[in-house]
Amino acid sequence: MNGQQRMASGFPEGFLWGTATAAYQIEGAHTEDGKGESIWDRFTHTPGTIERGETGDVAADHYHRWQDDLDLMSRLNLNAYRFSVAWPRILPDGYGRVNEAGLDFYSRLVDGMLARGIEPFLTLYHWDLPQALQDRGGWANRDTAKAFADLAATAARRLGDRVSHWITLNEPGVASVLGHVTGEHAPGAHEPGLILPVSHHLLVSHGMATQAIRAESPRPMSVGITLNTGVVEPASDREDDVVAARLFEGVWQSMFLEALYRKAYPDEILTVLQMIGGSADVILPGDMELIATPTDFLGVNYYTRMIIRAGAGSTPLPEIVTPGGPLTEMGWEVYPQGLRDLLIRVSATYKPGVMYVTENGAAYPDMLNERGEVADPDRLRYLERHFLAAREAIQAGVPLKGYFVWSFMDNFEWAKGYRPRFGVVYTDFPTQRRIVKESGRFLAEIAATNGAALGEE
Ligand code: IFM
Repeated sequence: MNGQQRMASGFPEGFLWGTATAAYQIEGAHTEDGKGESIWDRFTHTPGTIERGETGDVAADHYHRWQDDLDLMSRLNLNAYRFSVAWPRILPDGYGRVNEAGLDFYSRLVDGMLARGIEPFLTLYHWDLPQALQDRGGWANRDTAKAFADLAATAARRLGDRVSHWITLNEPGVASVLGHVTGEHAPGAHEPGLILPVSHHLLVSHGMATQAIRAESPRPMSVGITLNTGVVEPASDREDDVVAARLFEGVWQSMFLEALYRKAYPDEILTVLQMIGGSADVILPGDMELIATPTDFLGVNYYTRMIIRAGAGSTPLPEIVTPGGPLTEMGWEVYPQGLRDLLIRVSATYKPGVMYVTENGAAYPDMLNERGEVADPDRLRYLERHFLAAREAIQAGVPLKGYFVWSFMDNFEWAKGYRPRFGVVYTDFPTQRRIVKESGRFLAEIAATNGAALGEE
């Protein structure tokens, strides 16, 4: 790439282009080398929880194929990779006893990235809580936050000499709501009263882990958190829809942003969470300062716009309306301008020093054709339009320093099993063969030119 391309691309020099994955969704090897049971191991083995009864027992077998996977990332010109560690692979009981074989795996993985010029972004929690901790109340129990600090310290001591970018939590809002209210995710609870204690303890755990990483790392680290963010709009200007959208947005994302950057939960959200059974007694003196421990960056995961209307019934939960526009296989609207608007709004409101798009991508029903190729023009166009939106945000002054496409390869999409394919690399699950999709070749070109290969909208 020449200097002119660097200037022309609209992305700053040194911009990171990567993909993102999560341990449970790709690793497999669910009982191997001393790994403990996670809530997702337990949940997927519970009949009726996952489409077609699928599990992450084998997933994309990345635990055994990681070297080939890193080689492929390198061939796609990617200079960063966001991955997560499986907590019970490192601490099988949740805290205390360390499984050295588990830590060794991540140590080799990190070395493999660095050897290929790929910057590791390590996520400590992408939802696979040790079952041993769930048995003691999971995130509703404050002790889980202390155990998480133990994981952070253990990982930082061993990997902090080589990993410079740490993400404490992935999408705490999803872990809270889908795991404890809708029951769609592990641990599968249906208790709205848990939103407050679970969300609060997740945030406390983030503060504790941030401090633990800094205390244990042998050199200065970049530490941040990844939030689920999207554009939330009311289905109509009727008062109940407007309130429903505001509450949804609050519980889904702004209570996290407000706590992290302004040391307080919005009053309205706190009141509603108490009305539905949460006790504010979980908020101890000093907690809000702990949660707001300064971080170095904010990661945003952006997929779609959510249109909300007031639900029916005596304790109505807000409902997501399916919009009419083009949808991905998840039923999510393709809404790229939302990424630009979100980046600009969050940057202006909370002023994080650095931002990353830590996930963005789309599921489509990909097919391997008779030539052994996967044409995925919809995903390619989805990515292109979102890259353009990110470029506009940068031009508007957003300190965006990197972009991670979800996902590197097709993997286990939680309650939906293996049907939704999010990868830019196709996983042929029966053989575990990887086939680069058309969108993967596109991403490789964007990464090689630092975005100069992008056209105009
Ligand atoms: O697969 C998930 C990921 O684990 C978290 N963010 C959204 C992705 C797509 O649903």
